[in-house]
Amino acid sequence: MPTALHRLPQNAARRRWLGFAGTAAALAALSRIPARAAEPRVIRVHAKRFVFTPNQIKLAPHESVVFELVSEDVMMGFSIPQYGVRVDVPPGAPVRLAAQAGDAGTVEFLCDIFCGSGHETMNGTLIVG
Ligand SMILES: [Cu+2]
Repeated sequence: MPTALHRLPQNAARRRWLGFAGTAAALAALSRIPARAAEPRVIRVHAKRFVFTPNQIKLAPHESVVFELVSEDVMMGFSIPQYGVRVDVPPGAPVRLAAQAGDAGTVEFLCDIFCGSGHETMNGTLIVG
């Protein structure tokens, strides 16, 4: 019996410590969730015949983002065929397009409104990983 009495405070202390560690881990996890679940990252992309800037954009897998697109000269389109989203980008006012990244890999985006000779090569890459 003395051994059982001896063990009791130790177990209680360990349980308390485990409880603290568990709470700390839960708080650490919670503090990460709001940062990811909060406002999606806004990525500004400039379109100018016949280049998107930037034309390589890194995204985390399954990250929700908002592209803010600005055409500096003529009507453009911004399309991510693999994600099934697109938007017209008239010159002047910025337009926004929400998108969600998929699994890791590379995904093409492109201009899908004819904007002159050179339009065919107006594209870029999302690097998801
Ligand atoms: Cu174009």
